[in-house]
Amino acid sequence: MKVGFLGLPGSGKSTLFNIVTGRGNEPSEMGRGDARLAVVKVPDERIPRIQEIYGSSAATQPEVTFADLPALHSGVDSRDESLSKIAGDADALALTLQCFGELDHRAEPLEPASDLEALMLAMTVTDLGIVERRIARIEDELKSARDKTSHERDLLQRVNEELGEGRLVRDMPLHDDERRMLRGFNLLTSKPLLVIFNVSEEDLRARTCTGACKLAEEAGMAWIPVSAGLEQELAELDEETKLEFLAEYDLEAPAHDRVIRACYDLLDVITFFTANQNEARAWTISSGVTAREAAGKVHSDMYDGFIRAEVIPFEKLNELGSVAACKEAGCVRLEGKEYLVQDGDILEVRFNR
Ligand SMILES: Nc1nc2c(ncn2[C@@H]2O[C@H](COP(=O)(O)OP(=O)(O)OP(=O)(O)O)[C@@H](O)[C@H]2O)c(=O)[nH]1
Ligand SMILES: [Mg+2]
Repeated sequence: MKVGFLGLPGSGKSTLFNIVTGRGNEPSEMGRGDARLAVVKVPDERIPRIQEIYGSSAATQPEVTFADLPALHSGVDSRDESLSKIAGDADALALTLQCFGELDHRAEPLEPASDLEALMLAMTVTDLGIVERRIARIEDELKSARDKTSHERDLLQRVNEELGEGRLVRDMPLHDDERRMLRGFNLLTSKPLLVIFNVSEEDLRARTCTGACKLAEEAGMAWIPVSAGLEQELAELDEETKLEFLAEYDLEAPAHDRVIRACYDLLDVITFFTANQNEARAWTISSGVTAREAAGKVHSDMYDGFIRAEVIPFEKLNELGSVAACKEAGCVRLEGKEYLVQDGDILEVRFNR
């Protein structure tokens, strides 16, 4: 799972990236041209218990990759493919908006709502360029073809119209096969979007950003306020002082936790497990994934040769204390490839090599 911080120059992307990935106060190098990546472990409290029951020698916690993307300059045109190149492979985008005081590096006055509009426009224009180029290529190919119909062209034309009307691909009613067809284009407006208001420490509830909040809500985007500056100070403190500091500012958790939780909610993430003597491992997937798709995440051979999965819910394993006891109690289910994996399932995949 990969989440990219996308925003205008100086909006606080690198500072947030440092906080969320535990880089502390690493210099943020303003104006970088390439993305910085870091992997964050998101400990799942069920893993130690599974490791104990299976006697696994190693444990692997789930991971999220964060990307500190290069600054987006407003005024992108549809021939410009750079935004798609830097952000296209992310599973979700965290749009970072500067809502803290005036800074020297910013010529215009602070206006988070128009910054959000600029980001949405740049994503839309980038997607329009991708779609239009593809339509032109298909029509070129169709000139010499006998059958002048193309499912893909018709779908892309619908996408083109939606984008032209200022709507996001994410909100289009699409069939599963249409969604699958579009997946390869990595359209930015098809991704789940989280808005992060980088607020000043005097405005931790983002009360001064009402215009941008309204815009985000109208577009169906989740948003959270974070004071990157304040959190940078917080990251330097020991655990006890950190708790006092959080209480003092009436914050339920540090930004590190709040951003990761918001990304999990955004992507509707669930966790399943695999376990044997060697390793107990947690895997994160979006909810609604089938047993076969989940198996494919572990290994492509398991997807290709999938026969069935033995499933034990974590709650049962935890309660009964061993796989043998679960079998005896009839709590080990055999499920086929269309089974929708549930949070906490421990899967043992049977497959043909
Ligand atoms: N006061 C205050 N300053 C902040 C906050 N967040 C970031 N800054 C400062 O704003 C400047 C820009 O922050 P960065 O995190 O580098 O912003 P960026 O979006 O990565 O910038 P580019 O990569 O150049 O686009 C730095 O000097 C930060 O220290 C904040 O919440 N409060
Ligand atoms: Mg930066």
